[in-house]
This record gives sequence, structure tokens and C-alpha cells, in this order.
Amino acid sequence: MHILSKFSLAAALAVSLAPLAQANDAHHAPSAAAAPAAPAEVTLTEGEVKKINKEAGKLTIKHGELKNLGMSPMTMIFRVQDAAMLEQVKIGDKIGFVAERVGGQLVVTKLEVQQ
Ligand SMILES: [Cu+2]
Repeated sequence: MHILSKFSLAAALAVSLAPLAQANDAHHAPSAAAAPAAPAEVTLTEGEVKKINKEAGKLTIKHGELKNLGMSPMTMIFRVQDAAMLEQVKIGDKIGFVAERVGGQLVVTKLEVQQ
């Protein structure tokens, strides 16, 4: 009885650890991949460019709800992943963008100017 319960505990642990390892892999993939390796469909959040700071590589965006960050609409500063993004926009532009938390900072990882 004692041995049996030990065995089943080990088995249960092995089963419960397996999905955890997979989840970790999945979590690491996007942060390492600035490359277009992930074919995941991305939802763009609406925003309006309020300020462009090329020296600091930052954008002030009045943004809609950011579901992936659990953030309500507001105006705030984001770092941009690629300095070229700052050349794409001008103040007042309506944009669609994706922001992610990278090393404690909010970074725009995708940006499209809306027509
Ligand atoms: Cu915000």
C-alpha cells in the first residue's frame, strides 16, 4: 500500500511536469523571436501617435485596450523594438500596433500605419 501510493505520486508528478515544460518552451519562443518565425495571428491594437522621441527610441501612444497586457485605454510611452518604426509615423497618425512586455519594459513589436 505504501509503495503503491509512492509510485502513483511519482507518476502523477511526471504527468503534471510534462505540460509545464512545454508551457515554458512556448513562453520562451516569442521573446527570443523578433524574427517572423511564429506564424501566430496577431491582433493589432488601435492607437494614435502623440509624440515621437527618436533619441530615446520611444513613442507616446494613445492606445485602446491592450488585452495581452491587461491594460485599459490610456496615453502612455512605449519603447519601439525597431528604430525604423519611428520613421514610419508622424504625430496624429492612427496606427495598429502590438505591444509586449520585454524585460519589464513595454515595447512596440509591430506597427502599421492605418490609412
Ligand atoms: Cu497603457
